[in-house]
Amino acid sequence: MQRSLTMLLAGCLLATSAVADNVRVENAWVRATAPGQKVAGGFMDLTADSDMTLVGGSSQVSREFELHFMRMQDGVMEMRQLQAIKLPKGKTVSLEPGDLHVMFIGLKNQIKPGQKVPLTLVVQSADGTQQKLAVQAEVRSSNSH
Ligand SMILES: [Cu+2]
Repeated sequence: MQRSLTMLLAGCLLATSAVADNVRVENAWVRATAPGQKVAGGFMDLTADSDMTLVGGSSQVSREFELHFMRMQDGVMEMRQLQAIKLPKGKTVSLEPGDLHVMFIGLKNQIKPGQKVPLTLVVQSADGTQQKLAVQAEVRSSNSH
């Protein structure tokens, strides 16, 4: 409770008076890559304080940044690009392995444990207003995919 209040206050300070909607980003992480690997998945928990939509983003570590969805379809893992991810008011939407995630495509360098990956998310309010969220994702090594 104490923590969410602090987050809320921080959000208010960062936002200009014209922007009332906020998205809390927690547990952001990026999977460490093997040498030569050109893509990496990113994961995080997003909680919006009003109905909003994640519409895209970017990162300096890769040429492209996409929103993806993964699921088992007839025994085959299927990955699809999404144009947007809905962030319903007050509901935490988890981007996690094997489900929704962001994807860094065309990595410029290997992503190693201990590094931080800066990324920018673009979120849209119900009235169409867009804002950018700066996120620092920690790098974790994980063998499970
Ligand atoms: Cu993907």
